[in-house]
Amino acid sequence: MTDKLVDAFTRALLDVDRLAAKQIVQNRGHDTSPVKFAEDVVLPALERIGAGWQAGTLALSQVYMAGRICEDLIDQILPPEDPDRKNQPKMAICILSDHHKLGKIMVCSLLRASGFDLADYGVMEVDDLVEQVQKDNIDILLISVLMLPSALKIKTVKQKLAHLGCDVKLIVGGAPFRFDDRLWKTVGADAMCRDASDAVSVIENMMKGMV
Ligand code: B12
Repeated sequence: MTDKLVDAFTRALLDVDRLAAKQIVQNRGHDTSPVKFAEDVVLPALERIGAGWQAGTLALSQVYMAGRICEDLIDQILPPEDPDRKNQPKMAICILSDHHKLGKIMVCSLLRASGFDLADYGVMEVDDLVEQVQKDNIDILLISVLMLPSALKIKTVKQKLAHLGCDVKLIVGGAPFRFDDRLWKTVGADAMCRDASDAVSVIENMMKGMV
């Protein structure tokens, strides 16, 4: 069933048919949460399209339009903030040095909907990020990257924060970490999540170690 949905959704994205894509999202059924739909259908469809671009069968413009359509749809379906905030460490999320936004949007929205309060720094470069984290006294920093060069910059973030004496836990996610499951250790992160839903349990475990 999911395979058929992924096929249909991929087709709609490649045809730049926003209405068809929206209809698939709207017809997803009440027992499928927006986040589950995004992870089971949107993510595989975009990965498929990305692989097509890499293999030379699809144009970058198709990847671009697919990304834009998904960005709009995900914005519309993700759950709102939970007013009952959890008692928790100070947290922030950012995209480091690239412009792939969807993963960060999903993680941010899921965490807020699960009752976590976190600052959204948007797209940051290393030095600005380090300065902001120190200024805000952040305990847990979540970083999303979709390109390997951006992932490798996380090591510098970690080193600069350590140099300033900031004891910040780093949670990372995004395509490079899905491709290489040892990369998160190489860049000095404290944890890696394969998808947005992992983030809640990883943060809860980290909080246990902090008290
Ligand atoms: C859509 C897309 C684009 C769109 C982005 C649109 C947008 N507004 O976001 C556009 C067309 C703009 C684009 C541009 C480029 N792209 Co691109 N893109 C993709 C593609 C196909 C899908 C990415 C995506 O949105 N996936 C859906 C989201 C929801 O998934 P996700 O980000 O992985 O997030 C999930 C998890 O990873 C996790 N997660 C993510 N971050 C975090 C963080 C934390 C803390 C946690 C807990 C979890 C978590 O949770 C999310 C939900 O479960 C990928 C292919 C792929 N396999 O990922 C290539 C890909 C990322 N792109 C790639 C490249 C090379 C580029 C370009 C350089 C192309 C070019 N030559 O110009 C540019 C660079 C732009 C830039 N400076 O950033 C490469 C990167 C290769 C590498 N190893 O470095 C990829 C992997 C394609 C490939 N196979 O080669 N891209």
